[in-house]
Amino acid sequence: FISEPKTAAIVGCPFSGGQPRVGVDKGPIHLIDAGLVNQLVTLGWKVNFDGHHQFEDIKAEDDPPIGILKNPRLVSRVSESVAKAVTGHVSKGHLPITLGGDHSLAMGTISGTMNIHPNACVVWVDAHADINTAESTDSGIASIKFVSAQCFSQQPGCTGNIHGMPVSFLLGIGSKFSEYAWLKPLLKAERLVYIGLRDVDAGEKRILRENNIKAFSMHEVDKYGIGKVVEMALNHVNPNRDLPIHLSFDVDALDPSVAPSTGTPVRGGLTFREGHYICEAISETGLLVALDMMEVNPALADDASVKKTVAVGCSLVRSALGETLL
Ligand code: HAR
Ligand code: MN
Ligand code: MN
Ligand code: MN
Repeated sequence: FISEPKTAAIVGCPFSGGQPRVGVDKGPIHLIDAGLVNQLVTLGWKVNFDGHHQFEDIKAEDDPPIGILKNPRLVSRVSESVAKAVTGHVSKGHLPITLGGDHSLAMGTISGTMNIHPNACVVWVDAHADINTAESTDSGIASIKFVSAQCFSQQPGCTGNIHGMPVSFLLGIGSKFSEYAWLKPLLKAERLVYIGLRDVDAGEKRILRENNIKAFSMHEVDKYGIGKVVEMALNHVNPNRDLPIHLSFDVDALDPSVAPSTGTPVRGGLTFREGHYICEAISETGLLVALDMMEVNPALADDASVKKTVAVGCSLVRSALGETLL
């Protein structure tokens, strides 16, 4: 699906509106400053990068919540413009690498991929399922006062952050919002698979069950090993190994000891090698058409931790683009 000469297009997305913590908008800048473009050139790719995406600004007072959704118009317009960018790259046979930024951006990236490859499958690597709907995210909201600075995913009432919802929007489940009319439910539940889950809300567990969505949590990674898990994941979404693959990698899938600088770290995550193995195995299929590297937040944690997280983000991208150990 990728044309020769192999060309990657960096879609730098300095965006944080899908969640409450400042700093995740600086993730793409750090990944680029760490030398990602040259690293990919060294791997033999042509790399197009003409600066980070400039998003229109919608002032907070012009973007009050819709129901429970926070920053709903801003998130929608940003994702819509990301979708257009990704569609443009994919249509030329280029590989878009979207650097986040928060994971709400995946509404845009996956829509952008599926506009060109409607049969694409999605491998979502994350500690979280990001499949809340406007209904499921509101459990407990009536009883618990929301304090954004103290919003941790383990607390009920931490709700309405759209980075916890992109998958439900892509699947077309949950209530619809006119602001998101551009977003077509192109993704089918059977073309989606998760790896790395370990912090899934009760409402999300129900959604996964009811929609028969395949998910390999850290329990399955422990039980079968990452090699078998990736094989089973691909057997599910891509049985004949002939469909294009969109890999959406949330850096918090990795253990916090490996990737500490992220907004919602959850212990018990993928090791450094397990994360890279996923990228290497998907690269080996030759079917990768789009990649997201999300939720790197250089404002969280000390300098050494930031360096470590940015470096691992870069090396995961390299692995997905064909870097091998030998
Ligand atoms: N499940 C929680 C919510 O919906 C937290 C999920 C968001 N955290 C992420 N996404 N980093 O992967 O708010
Ligand atoms: Mn995520
Ligand atoms: Mn996550
Ligand atoms: Mn939650």
